Amino acid sequence: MSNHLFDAIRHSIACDDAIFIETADGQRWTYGAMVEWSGRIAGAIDALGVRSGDRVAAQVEKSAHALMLYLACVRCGAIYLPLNTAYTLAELDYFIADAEPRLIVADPKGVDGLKAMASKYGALVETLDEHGGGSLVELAKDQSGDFVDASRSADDLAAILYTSGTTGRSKGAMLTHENLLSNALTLRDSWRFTANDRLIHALPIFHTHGLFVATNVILVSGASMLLLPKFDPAEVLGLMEHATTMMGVPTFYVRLLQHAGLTPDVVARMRLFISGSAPLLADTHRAFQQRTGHAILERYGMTETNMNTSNPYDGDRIAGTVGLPLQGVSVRVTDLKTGDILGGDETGMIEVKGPNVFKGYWRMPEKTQAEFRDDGFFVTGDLGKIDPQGYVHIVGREKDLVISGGYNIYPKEVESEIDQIAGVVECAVIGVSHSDLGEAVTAVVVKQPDSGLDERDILGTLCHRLARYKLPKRIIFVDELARNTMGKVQKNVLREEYRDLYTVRANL
Ligand code: MCA
Ligand code: AMP
Repeated sequence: MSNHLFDAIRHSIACDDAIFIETADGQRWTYGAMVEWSGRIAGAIDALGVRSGDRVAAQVEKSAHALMLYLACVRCGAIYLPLNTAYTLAELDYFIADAEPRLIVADPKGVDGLKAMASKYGALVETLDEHGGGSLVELAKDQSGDFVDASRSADDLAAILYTSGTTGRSKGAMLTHENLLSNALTLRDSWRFTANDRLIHALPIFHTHGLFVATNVILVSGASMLLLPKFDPAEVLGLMEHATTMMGVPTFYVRLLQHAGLTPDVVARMRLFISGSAPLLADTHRAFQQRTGHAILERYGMTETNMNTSNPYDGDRIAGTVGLPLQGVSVRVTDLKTGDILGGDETGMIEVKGPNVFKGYWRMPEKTQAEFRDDGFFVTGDLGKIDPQGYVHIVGREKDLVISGGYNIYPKEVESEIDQIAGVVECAVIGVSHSDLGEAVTAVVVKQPDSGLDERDILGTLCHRLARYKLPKRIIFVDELARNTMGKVQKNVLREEYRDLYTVRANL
């Protein structure tokens, strides 16, 4: 039997004793242990009655065991559904109702609320904590390490990752074994990963960046990673002499630059720094190069497409661009109104096609159809151009989206929650430039004059409904919102008006 993704991972293992993961608390996981434990957990999942094609949702802290859970799902044919640990129960309810997982794996902390919710949807609940404890691991201990992988073809689903919708409900992006494998192999080759690499892994593992780009690339290279619970600049700097590469969001690099410990000596053993998930300012790129001698390699991707473009390993890594289309990926720019393909240097909609592009949105055929062209190109919602050298430049977004520290926040979702608060007349949520996070979620609110509402009241309500990273960093009260002649709120005017909000505060 063949399992498209895991067979390739097995094929990359040079020797069972090679190290796959080292954790901050001193655990060392060899590739042999990875195969044994992902097999044991696959056995446990199977024994719980999960069958090929069933969804397994996971809201667990970052740990080596959590990665074993992901691999266990790949091996037993389940579809892995990772969930941000910051999601509130109110947010989880939607994902569980929509994806209908057979099994939810959760941190033991706060599992009671989740169990009550899961029972509504007939899902089983098992636990896994950040130290590798919990009921799932107890079940796995009784299983054999020689799990026989389920047969999965290239086109079978390996994962569903939810990406928020610009106009309403979150959409589950269905990713196949081939989507994940093809992208991992392409990135390995583009970025020259080998078994000698050791990656500093400080990203969360519930999104594409930390789960697929970082982890799958390491797996198909037979390389190793230093798995950190979160990004801490001092800790990361201390590890650089033991590592060769790092992947991060721009905020990682901004924060490293603020640290006096970032010196050429400290990075001497590193061969590559990669950035993505949000725009890396050209200033940050230049400052990092001046300080360390390293040109950060910026790449561009999406949950729906994995990675699309990358600056070259050998050629020029041009600040402010996201580089060239990856091998096997086609990128084009089209006119926003007519859909016609535009020539070099003309700005329009970025569209992509390739083995990396997802299969569609879970149970949303109309939305899927709306975002694909007839010839198979996916419409990204990002605006950009391709320069005469073939480098892609992202110049904006057509979708109303805020990217804060690499997390995506859809204003519509935050606006809907604020609008429901008693005393609020209306609001607009925008992204405002922020030196640390790139953009900061900012709410402009019109309240009823006699409501007495203040910033704290609104945040106090929102924090029970929305993950904390989605909460506005500032709430501004105004008498009315700027509108155009059609009555539409002019977010561009608001963004302009408040563009110095965070800079001015920082200078006070
Ligand atoms: C944490 N907080 C944030 C963010 N992160 N607020 C806004 N934006 C954020 N990104 C809030 C917390 O809720 C908390 O609020 C307070 O800030 C401090 O939390 P803490 O955990 O200490 O934050 P941190 O450690 O400073 O985290 C910042 C971070 C982290 C390191 C930038 O957000 C991070 O690791 N981001 C990476 C995201 C990522 O992997 N994105 C990839 C998506 P309070 O005090 O109120 O509790 S995949 C993707 O985009 C595509 C496909 C791609 O191309 O990769
Ligand atoms: P996600 O919802 O996590 O899939 O976020 C994907 C979006 O992040 C893309 O559509 C882009 O808008 C943005 N993005 C990812 N990488 C970059 C980058 N290097 N530069 C600019 N934007 C990026």
